[in-house]
Amino acid sequence: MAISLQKGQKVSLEKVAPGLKAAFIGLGWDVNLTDTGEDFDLDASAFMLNSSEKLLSEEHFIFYNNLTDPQESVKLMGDNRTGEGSGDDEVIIIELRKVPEEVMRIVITITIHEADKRKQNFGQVTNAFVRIVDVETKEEVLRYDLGEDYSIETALIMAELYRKDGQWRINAVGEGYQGGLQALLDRYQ
Ligand SMILES: [Ca+2]
Ligand SMILES: [Ca+2]
Repeated sequence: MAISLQKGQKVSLEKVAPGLKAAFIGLGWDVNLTDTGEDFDLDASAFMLNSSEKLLSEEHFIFYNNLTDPQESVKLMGDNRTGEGSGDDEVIIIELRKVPEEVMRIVITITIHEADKRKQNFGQVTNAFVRIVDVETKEEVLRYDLGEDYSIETALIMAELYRKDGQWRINAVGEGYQGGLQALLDRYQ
């Protein structure tokens, strides 16, 4: 049975999934019916950060125009444009043992494509979640369902994987920001 995380909760992946080699990170959301008249496209991204919480290089910013890093340790598996359906809408796969040693933290985010132009925000998004599945056993090991306390934000940090004492841990962050993907990029560059 998967462990359900609360906002801000941190757990060791080694404890909940001993021997985990590859993590399938499923991200899902649904869009409230709105009459913005535009498509509503959310995008998952991953930022691979060094010990100063900056991107190791621009090639370690994984998004729809850069689907993997040079070591192919973090991979974004395609771009969903609508969020329709209840399962995973976008997926990131992390091969934990391939992640370069300098990468201390991997930040998993969801942002709204062209949010300002389309006048969209996370107040129009429901049922957002992030879950981790062990690629080998196909078992769901963790899940974090976000509450609906977001309104004007256009970027969400869903979770962070980070190294501590030689182990990977996860933090269910659940923090919203304005400024979309660019604001996150400015923060980590
Ligand atoms: Ca998308
Ligand atoms: Ca969905």
